[in-house]
Amino acid sequence: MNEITFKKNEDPRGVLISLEIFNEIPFEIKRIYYIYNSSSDVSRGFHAHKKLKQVLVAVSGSMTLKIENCNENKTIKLDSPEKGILIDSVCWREMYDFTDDCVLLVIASEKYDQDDYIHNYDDFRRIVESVI
Ligand code: T46
Repeated sequence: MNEITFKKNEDPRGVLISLEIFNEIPFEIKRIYYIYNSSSDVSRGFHAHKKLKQVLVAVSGSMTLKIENCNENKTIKLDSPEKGILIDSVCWREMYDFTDDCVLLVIASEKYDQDDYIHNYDDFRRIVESVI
């Protein structure tokens, strides 16, 4: 998991941040989606992906992201449109503590594919341990 700090184009009119393929986003972009209206008492995620890489940006509000892969276990608060979190393939993710105004933008390396999901935590651990 990498934190990416975006370059701000700031002037008296406000701030503009641009995300480009192979610059801020280190993969070919095949899909963009966003999550909003998640209340503070809901949790999302609870899966990993075999192939998919994603960059997550809280463009508004904040949420907490828990990430686990073969060598780290991290909990990070996404609370700024100026930073993104790169989640590599084979990372378990859990998301919670959404603020009412949270809009989570997700930039993805692949189109939506149900077969890419690893929903079972034990299966995820088995895959992680097989690549260590
Ligand atoms: C992830 C986090 C950040 C689609 O139809 N197309 C899509 O591109 C996606 C991502 C989902 N869906 C459908 C599948 C479900 O019926 O939307 C519904 C909610 O998806 P899901 O339960 O997977 O949402 P989250 O928030 O648990 O996880 C999603 C992504 O699946 C996941 O890859 O990293 O957002």
